[in-house]
Amino acid sequence: MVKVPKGMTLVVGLGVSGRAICRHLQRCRRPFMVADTRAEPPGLEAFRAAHPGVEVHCGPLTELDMDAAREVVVSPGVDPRAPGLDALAGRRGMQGEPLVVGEMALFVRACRAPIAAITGANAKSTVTTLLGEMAAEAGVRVAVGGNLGTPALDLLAERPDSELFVLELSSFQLETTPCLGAETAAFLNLSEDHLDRHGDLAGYRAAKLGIFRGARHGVVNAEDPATWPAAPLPALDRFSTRPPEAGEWGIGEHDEGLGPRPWLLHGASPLMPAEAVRLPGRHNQANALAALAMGHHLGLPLPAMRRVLERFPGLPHRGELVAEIGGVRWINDSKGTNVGATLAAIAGLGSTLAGRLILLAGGVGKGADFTPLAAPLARHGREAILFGRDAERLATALGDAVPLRRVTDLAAAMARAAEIAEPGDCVLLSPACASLDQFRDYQARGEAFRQAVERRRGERAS
Ligand code: UMA
Ligand code: ADP
Repeated sequence: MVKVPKGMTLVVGLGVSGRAICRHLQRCRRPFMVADTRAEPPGLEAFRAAHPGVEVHCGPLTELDMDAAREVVVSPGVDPRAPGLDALAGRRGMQGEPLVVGEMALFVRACRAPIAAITGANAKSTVTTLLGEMAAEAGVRVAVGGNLGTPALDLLAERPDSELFVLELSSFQLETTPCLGAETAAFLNLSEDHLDRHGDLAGYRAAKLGIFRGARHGVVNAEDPATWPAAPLPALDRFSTRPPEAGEWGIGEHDEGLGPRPWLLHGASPLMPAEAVRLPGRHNQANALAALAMGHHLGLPLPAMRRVLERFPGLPHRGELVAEIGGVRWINDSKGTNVGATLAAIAGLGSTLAGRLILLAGGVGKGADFTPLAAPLARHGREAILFGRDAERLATALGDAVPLRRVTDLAAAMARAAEIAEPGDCVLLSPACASLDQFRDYQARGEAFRQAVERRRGERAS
């Protein structure tokens, strides 16, 4: 047994968050040691060089006696119920908070500016980026990060004069945050993901609802009751893609003199034509409304928010048009790593298609139920081309809803798509799965897709 010395803080995990936690503790002059469950965590040597004298334990957490620790700060990828940590459940640490906390507990203690926090199964990064851009456009000194980009604790150090922190937060980060106390907090949507960690959808939802602890204002999806808080909040806004009820944010017909057209509305007040939102598809109009509702609460002026929605082209790997070749659109939605995201992509694109959709999907399914994909594919699909570890499970779930083809990998899937695509069709990489069986991450998968499309375009041009 390795004993954590009395009064020492233990940091668990040597990834991006773990290293940010260590830097923060160092700035606070709090003594700490580090543990990682892996025998050789990546970046160990560089960490030792940067933190001489800091003890690092690699291997099972059950080899540590944490009894005397002042606090145990876990990384998001570490389950607080894992062996070694499970025994600390119910124990109290600093300021009466649980002994085992995550990075955000430290952030909340140190942060002096308002927090706008965003969670959901999908669209977190898009809404976080939109709101951050809106605040910047309105002249607010804003720092944007969290689960996306810069870890929250690094933002505090790098941008100490920030007037607002806009943070994307995952279920992993929220379940170890005792009280976030956000000025405004949004829960965008819920569908199956990360069930391997949270057990079931109820567990995943319960973790995400943590975004509302101590919040002064909430934003929820009127069409998805799973996003609604369990206890009342001081103020609550609801968004949807249907005509809004009084006070809601929604989409309905409005006539500016050119005939009725769909507009984004706040109650009866027109905000902007839906087609003026540059991001494509209804699901992105819902994302725009969520960002508008948060921005409105924060006092951001509508013209600044509109300018951002009119120009923001979207983040890479999220429904990104890579090229149109011979009348066929090739779209990279590699960030579609769960069924909810792929459903939104198929529905959002399907309704705008002249031809049919060729879906490239597969990878690590994280135990998800793929059957909801069958109906929209029956409506819009020409073929589903499946690859990766869970191709067979996908095939079983899709049944005979759409013609199926199984191939070894993404390259083979793209070759097959090129063979069968007709002008007006769309080839959509939206795998509904994580990438880790065949790629480093979803970005690498999206880059492989992009490069192959660009090669194809080059060949056609020459
Ligand atoms: N790990 C171990 N043992 C350890 C520590 C980590 O096996 O002791 C493993 C984890 O199980 C995981 C990997 O190492 O497979 C990375 O885990 P981590 O907690 O060290 O991750 P970080 O590098 O700190 O990155 C985390 C987020 N990753 C996760 O939640 C898995 C990053 O989100 C986030 O950007 C970063 O903190 C900064 O806040 C990534 C992510 O995939 C993008 N998030 C999930 C998602 O968006 O769906 C939640
Ligand atoms: P997150 O950070 O939650 O993963 P992103 O903004 O990165 O969210 O988008 C992830 C995936 O979700 C992308 O594939 C994107 O096309 C899809 N998506 C975007 N908006 C929505 C929505 N409103 N509902 C469901 N899926 C969506």
